[in-house]
Amino acid sequence: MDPRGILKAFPKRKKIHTNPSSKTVAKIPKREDREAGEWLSSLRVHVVPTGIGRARAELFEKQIVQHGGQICPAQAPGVTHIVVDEGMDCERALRLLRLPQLPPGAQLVKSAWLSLCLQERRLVDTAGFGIFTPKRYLDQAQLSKADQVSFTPPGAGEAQPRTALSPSRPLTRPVSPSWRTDAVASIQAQLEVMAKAYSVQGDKWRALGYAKAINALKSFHKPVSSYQEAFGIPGIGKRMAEKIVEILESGHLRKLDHISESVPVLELFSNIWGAGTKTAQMWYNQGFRSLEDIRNHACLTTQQAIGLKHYDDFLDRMPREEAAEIEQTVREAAQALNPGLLCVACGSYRRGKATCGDMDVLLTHPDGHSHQGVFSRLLDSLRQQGFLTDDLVSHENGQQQKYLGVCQLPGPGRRHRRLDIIVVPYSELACALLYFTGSAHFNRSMRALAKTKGMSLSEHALSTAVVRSAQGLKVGSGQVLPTPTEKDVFRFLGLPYREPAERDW
Ligand code: DCP
Ligand code: MG
Ligand code: MN
Repeated sequence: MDPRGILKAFPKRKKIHTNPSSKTVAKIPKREDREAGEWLSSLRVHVVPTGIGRARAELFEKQIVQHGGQICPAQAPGVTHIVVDEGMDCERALRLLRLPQLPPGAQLVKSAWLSLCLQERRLVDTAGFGIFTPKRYLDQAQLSKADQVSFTPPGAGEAQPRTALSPSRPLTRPVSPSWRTDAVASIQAQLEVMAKAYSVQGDKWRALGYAKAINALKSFHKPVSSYQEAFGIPGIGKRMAEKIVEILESGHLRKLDHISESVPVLELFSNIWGAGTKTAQMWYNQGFRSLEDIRNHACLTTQQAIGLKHYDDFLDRMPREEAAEIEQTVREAAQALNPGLLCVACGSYRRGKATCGDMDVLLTHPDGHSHQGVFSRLLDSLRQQGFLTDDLVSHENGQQQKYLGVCQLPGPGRRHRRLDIIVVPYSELACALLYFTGSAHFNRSMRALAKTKGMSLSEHALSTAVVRSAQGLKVGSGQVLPTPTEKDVFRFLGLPYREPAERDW
């Protein structure tokens, strides 16, 4: 493969040292260090995803680790940098982190600093990127330059088309395999921004198209390097392949420049639990632009009010260890009611994820009937011990019951976390487990596949399909297939079994 194909993705950034006396460069690590890829080894970083966006934050974390740095909680001893969004002020950051003050030795820095380090492939001085830096003018100058480095196009007024490997922009970067990884990360990050933009605008099909492409690229065996290669990947069509190549060649997807200015606001609003894209759009049309506007002027449902109250907590994914503590609390309360109850932590936790958006607990009883009556007694017990703090939804679905709510583990500094509980009859265990383990994408594929095989899959059962007349009327009801375990569901569908960890799509 022509390595220039990849190199073109990273046009030389303009030099940022406008002021020769500026101390932008603190330390230039030894050449060997840089080549060994360990040039961030002195860093212990915590990235606050609020505002930066989960996808970009994870990308940062991956790159820090890749170059020898460490990721740690903000409270960890020896943390050197806490990276926050550009718009973050110190107070909000500390509130998000649940810290009374900045940990000793830690610096609060803007994400542009990290972008710059990664772009320059060296440790850049934080002067100008610190949240407390008083040197206003110099800071602004450095900041605006630094802004150009993170997934934004080089100089807007340039005469050369961005795709040209122009001699006026000599390629001085070292050729190394990590460039390809960086290019792929850049493609993913840009496609993710597009997916998010479509999603918050309510265009779920286009959003899904981008999400599928991102996933296809992730599972492709090598970093994609050409149009032909991209087009050949299942899940990537002609137009998506063109976009991928545009990013490979120019480093930037021009479509990103035309995302509506409403998108960040719609994203802000639709991140309120209970507010969908329609509500977000309505609030936008009513002239609201901030959470303050919503808090003061919008008409909120009970759920949205809870969502707003816990806005930052709900956006923060918890470490799986904390999710396990939540499951344990639920299990202990359930087994105090009946020691024979079976309790399974599902969702992203069961899929083995390092962080979880919430905890999804499934409860059943092997005797087939003792699960009855447990639901409300369990919730009462959890409420009584102060574990449940807010209720969002509670409903019955056939013989299953589902609770969506908010909990908080005891002790200081604990955040409010989302908790979902389902209680199901033992006869529906396998399909309920399959459903509640997800992922949602995986469930969608499984259900679609079942349909093509003349079956129908739900959280209750796998059935032979309902027979419908040409007018769509139900003629014969489907027959429930015996599926004592998840493996049986895969078998009936003619699929090799997949462990939970392999069920992201
Ligand atoms: N689910 C689904 N379709 C949806 C939502 C959920 O099939 N629209 C199923 C699959 C999910 C499971 O329910 O895996 C739990 O839903 P969550 O929203 O809790 O999703 P996850 O646990 O997978 O991810 P997260 O870590 O964000 O909670
Ligand atoms: Mg979950
Ligand atoms: Mn859930």
